[in-house]
Amino acid sequence: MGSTKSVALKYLGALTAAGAIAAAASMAWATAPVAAASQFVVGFANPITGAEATYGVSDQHAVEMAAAQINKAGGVLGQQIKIISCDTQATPAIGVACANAFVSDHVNAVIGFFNSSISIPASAILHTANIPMVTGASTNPKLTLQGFKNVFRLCGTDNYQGAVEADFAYKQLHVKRVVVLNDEETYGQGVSSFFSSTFKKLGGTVVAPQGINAAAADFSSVLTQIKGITPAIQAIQFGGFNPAAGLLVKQARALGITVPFITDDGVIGPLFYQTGGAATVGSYLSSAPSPQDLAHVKGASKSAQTFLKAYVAKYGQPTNFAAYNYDCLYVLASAAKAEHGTSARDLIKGLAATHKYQGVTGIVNFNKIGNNVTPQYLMYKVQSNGANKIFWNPNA
Ligand code: ABU
Repeated sequence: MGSTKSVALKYLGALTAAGAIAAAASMAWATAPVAAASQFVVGFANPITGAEATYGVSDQHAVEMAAAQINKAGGVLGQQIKIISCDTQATPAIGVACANAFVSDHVNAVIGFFNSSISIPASAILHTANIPMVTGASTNPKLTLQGFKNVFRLCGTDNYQGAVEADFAYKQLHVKRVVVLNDEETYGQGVSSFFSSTFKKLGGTVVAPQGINAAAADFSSVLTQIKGITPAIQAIQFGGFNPAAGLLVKQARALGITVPFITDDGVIGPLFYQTGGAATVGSYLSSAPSPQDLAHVKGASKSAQTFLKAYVAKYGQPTNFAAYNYDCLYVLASAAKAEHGTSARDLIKGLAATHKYQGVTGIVNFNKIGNNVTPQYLMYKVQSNGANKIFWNPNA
């Protein structure tokens, strides 16, 4: 299987943000280039520790599983894949240090990052170094609007995700007055603003949109303000991550706010229920299909079940981005094969030409700016046991 290199990059994740920057500057990543002629070296960067680790660990497992399978089948043009993992801790300064370290280590390509707030600045570094980058989780549209030919995105985008949420709220829940909150990060702000613009276009009213300090554990002040709004609001939309989402809905319910809570793919997963408990039950979350559901949506591959079976046997249940990250490595390998080479030029050319590639997540087609045109969003509802069940499929 693809081994995970445990040199400077691995311990980078354990440093504080300030320490990581200082280390990157002072050490200049004076490691010898890691790419041997027989290796196809892929930098993988996700949050492996911290609040978003459930996603990062699951994504890493999926990439390692893909590497093991590809290596077993002969590798990429005969080169064995080596995965270098870097823990971003969901912190932009550390993520940027990961990108700089990948450049120093002369990786062939990068899979990552998870957070849009990291992918965007990191992509500029990888663009300057001409290293191809494919993300399976960063959904903020800006990432692929920078004119960087080396940047590709296998997952969906928040303009679509926010619009699906707004459509759902207005047309399915029939709510007309919604409070929109975000965690003041790139991703949360983006998805909430796309929700708001679509909701308003549909005829709805967005009341008191505001950012909240996600690091705070107490949201009673904003929630008390929301409770006092007249006429009463009919739903809360939140763009952001856990634990803020779980705490928000828990504290809202404790204050007697019973309106639907609508949130997104930065929240879906076990931590929402773990943080918010019974208060999360009935919440609505937009997300690309989970690996468990991939086989049941339009255009998805039958191989989703094969992926799921293999993943569960080895690691347990995957989170929603795992299959996208799995496909990221396969698409990179396919690009190399199509161009008969593993140079940056070959990979970027091959990725840009990717057309009708049958991945586990569906048919992959990158458009002119590097977005995969395929991903779909569904609305999930949290069940009484904390599981997420498809509630509405706008593509059906
Ligand atoms: N798309 C889910 C959260 C990751 C991000 O885009 O920041």
